[in-house]
Amino acid sequence: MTKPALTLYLAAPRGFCAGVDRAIKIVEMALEKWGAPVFVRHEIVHNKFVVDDLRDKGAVFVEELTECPDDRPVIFSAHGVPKSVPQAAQAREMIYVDATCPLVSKVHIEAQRHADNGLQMIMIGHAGHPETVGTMGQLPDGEVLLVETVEDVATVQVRDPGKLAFVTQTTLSVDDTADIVTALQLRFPGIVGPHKEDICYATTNRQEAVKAMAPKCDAMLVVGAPNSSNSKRLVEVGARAGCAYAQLVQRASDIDWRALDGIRSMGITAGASAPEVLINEVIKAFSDRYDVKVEMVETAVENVEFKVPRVLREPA
Ligand code: 0JX
Ligand code: SF4
Repeated sequence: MTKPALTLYLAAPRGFCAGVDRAIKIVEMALEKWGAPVFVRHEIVHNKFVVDDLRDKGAVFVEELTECPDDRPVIFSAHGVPKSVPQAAQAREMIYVDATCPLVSKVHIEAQRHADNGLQMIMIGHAGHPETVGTMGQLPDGEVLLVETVEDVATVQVRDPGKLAFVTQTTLSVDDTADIVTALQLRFPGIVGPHKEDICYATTNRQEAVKAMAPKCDAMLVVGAPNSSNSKRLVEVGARAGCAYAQLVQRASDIDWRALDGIRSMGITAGASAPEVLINEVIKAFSDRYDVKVEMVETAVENVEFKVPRVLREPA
């Protein structure tokens, strides 16, 4: 039986970012240095397959530091942690390695700097997301106000409208965040902040590639986990950029082939925490069913790399 023709657009960049690459390396190198078990507070990155693979190698994933013994190393996830977490590890004299992405740490430092300058902080982010919890936790409880939407900006209660600064989560929608920043600047003209927001290069680039790809595609899949903020944003960006069907899939077995009936063009991308092996699995599933012509939609080339912490570069 002849297979139907399908143009398969592949977004570039897609998949792993430098922060994810570094975080996974940190767990692997910690296992090499100290042996198993090494504890990891929260999923190192939001991907079940990455987590399962590291678990097989001897990592133990927990949600809270209180679940870790004093005498085994613990690693903090790429999303960052409140200041109280390393403080508690220090108090217990634990060995800990911080896998917080340097671009998230940069936001932590900014938040602290603004507070030191006497400014009240507003964080643009998603309530309960570990990165938002970590960034807000750089300052004492209740010091950072959270806004999630343009509507929140209208109701947020500040101490002094003339003494305000904002920071953002790194994995937000670039367009939604621009609207929220505009609303903040309209209500609080003196508010201090980054040039645009704190969304990182990887989030920005993956959304740009989707914007270029989506209008060409009858359908689009984002490889990523349901708890991955940056992956979920890619689905929204694809739908808004004009793709009639945009879905998140964890792997090939999640694909709803019936929903794709009759498509002639398909777009594929992946969140910053989705491993290439799963992207390839999805591409192969299409090649098995369709006569596929692959086309790249490349909007940026990335060459960012982050070093692992010195403790892991030093000999044991
Ligand atoms: O849910 P997020 O997009 O923040 O995290 P994920 O999917 O683990 O991506 C990599 C870590 C990103 C931190 O900024
Ligand atoms: Fe760092 Fe951005 Fe990757 Fe998050 S998505 S880990 S901020 S590079």
